Amino acid sequence: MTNKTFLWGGALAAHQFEGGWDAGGKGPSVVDVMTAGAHGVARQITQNIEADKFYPNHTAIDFYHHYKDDIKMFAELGLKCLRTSIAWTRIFPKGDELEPNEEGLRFYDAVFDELIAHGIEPVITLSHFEIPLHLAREYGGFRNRKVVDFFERFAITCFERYKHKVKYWMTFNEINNQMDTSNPIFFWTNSGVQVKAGENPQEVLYQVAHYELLASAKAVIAGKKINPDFQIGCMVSHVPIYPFSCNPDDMMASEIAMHQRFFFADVHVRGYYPSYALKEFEREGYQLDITEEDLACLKKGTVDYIGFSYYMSTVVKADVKNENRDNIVNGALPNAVENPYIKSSDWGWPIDPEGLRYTLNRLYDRYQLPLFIVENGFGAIDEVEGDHQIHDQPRIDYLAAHIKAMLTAIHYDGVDVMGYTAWGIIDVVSFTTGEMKKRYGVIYVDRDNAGNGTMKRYKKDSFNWYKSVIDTNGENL
Ligand code: BGP
Repeated sequence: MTNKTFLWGGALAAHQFEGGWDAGGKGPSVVDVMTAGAHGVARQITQNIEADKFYPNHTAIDFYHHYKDDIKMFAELGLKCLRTSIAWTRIFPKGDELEPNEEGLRFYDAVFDELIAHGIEPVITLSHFEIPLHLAREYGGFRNRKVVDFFERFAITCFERYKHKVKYWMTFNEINNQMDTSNPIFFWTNSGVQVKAGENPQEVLYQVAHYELLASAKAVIAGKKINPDFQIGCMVSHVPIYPFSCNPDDMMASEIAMHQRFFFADVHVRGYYPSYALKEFEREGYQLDITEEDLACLKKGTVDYIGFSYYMSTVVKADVKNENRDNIVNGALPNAVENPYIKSSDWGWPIDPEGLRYTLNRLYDRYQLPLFIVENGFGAIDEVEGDHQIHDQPRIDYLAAHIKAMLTAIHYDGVDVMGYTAWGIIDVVSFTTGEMKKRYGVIYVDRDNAGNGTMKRYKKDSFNWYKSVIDTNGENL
C-alpha cells in the first residue's frame, strides 16, 4: 500500500500519440523527420518532411482528435495522474518566434481542462524529443547558446499559461540518452544535434549538455517565480550497470560506467559539476563555453524531484571489448555483457524488477530527493483474439513484479517515491523502433505498422488489473 496522495498514473509523449503533426499551426520537430524502423531495423533521420508515409508519429494514434474519449477511458481506469509532454512546435512552430501560437496553447488548455474535470492531475514534460526542426537546422540545436533562450521562452510561456492547471513539471525527457554518442538518434532527439566529421563527439556532448542543463536551471528559476508551488523535476533514463563478478576490476568498471548514468542528475540536483566530469574536461582538454554566470544559474536552478524511467539493467565486464556497439540496450558500453541470471523481452531488453528496487535505493541514497518513476513498462506484441480480447498476462507479470519491487523500496528501505506512471498506458508509436507493433498499453489501439486499422480502442486484460492496483493503492497486485 502507498499513501493516499501517491500519483498512480500513465505516461505518454506528445509525438508518440497525439498525431496531428501539422494541425493547428504546429511546426515540424526533429522527430517528425524520422522514418519508421522495424523489428531490428533502426529509424533513420531524414531531411525530407514531404515523404509523409514514412513517419508513423505524423498520425500516431490521433489523440489530437480522440482526446475526450481517451481521457474518459483514463478516468475509468482510475488514473490519478497522466504524464505527457507539450509539443514545443505546437506552441512555437519554428522555435525562434517572439509570440506563441494561440491555437497550440488552446489545445493543451482543452486537454488539461478535460483531465482535471476527470480528477486526473497533469504531469508535464516540456521537451520529450520534440525540439523544433528549424532550431536543429538553422541553429545546430543545443550546440548553440541561443537555443537556451528559446527554450526558456517556451518554458515561461507554458508556466504562465498553465500555472493554475499544472503543478508537476519536468524539463527534458531522458536527457542522459545522448551519453551514448555512438547512436546519432539520441543526439538528434535529445538536442537537435548532428555531429560533424572531424568533431570529437564527447566534447560536443559536454557543450550541448551544459546548454541543456543551463536551460533546465533557467526554467526552474523562472517557474518558481511564476508559481512557488510548482514542483519541477528532471527526467533521466536509469539503467543500472552491474559488475559481472566480484572481481575488483569488474566492480570498478561498473562504478566508472555509472558516471554516465549519474552525470546529468548530479548537476540537476546538486547544481554543480561532479568532480569526475571536471577531471575529464581537464584531462581531455575540452574547450567548453561555461561562464561564471552559468554556474551561478546551475546552483540556483536545482530540481525538486527526480523523474526517471526504468526498463532494464545491464552488466559490464572489465576484460571485454565489444566491436559491435549498435545494440540499443548496451550501446554506450563497450564492455557490456549479457546477464546470465535474467531473461529479456522480444526486443532484447533485460527484465529485472529487483533492479528497480536497487535503483530506487541508489538514487535516494545519492540525492535524498523524492523520486518519481515516470516510465516503466513492457513492450510486447499483443495478439487480438475473438471479440477483441487481449490476454496480455506477460505485461501484467512485468508490471506487478516492478510495482512489488517499488513497494518494497518504499516500505522496507524507506525510499521516498511520489508516484508511478506506467509507460504507454495506451498503445503508442515506439520511440526507438518507430513501430506500432511494440505495444505497452493497457488500452489497445487498432492500428498497425503500415498505418492501417480502425483506430478503435479496446481494453486489454491488464486494464482491469491495473485499475484494481490503483483502486487498492497497490494492495491487489
Ligand atoms: C523511453 C522514452 C519513451 C519510450 C520508452 C519506450 O526511452 O522516453 O519515449 O518510447 O523509452 O521505448 P520504446 O518505445 O522504444 O520501446
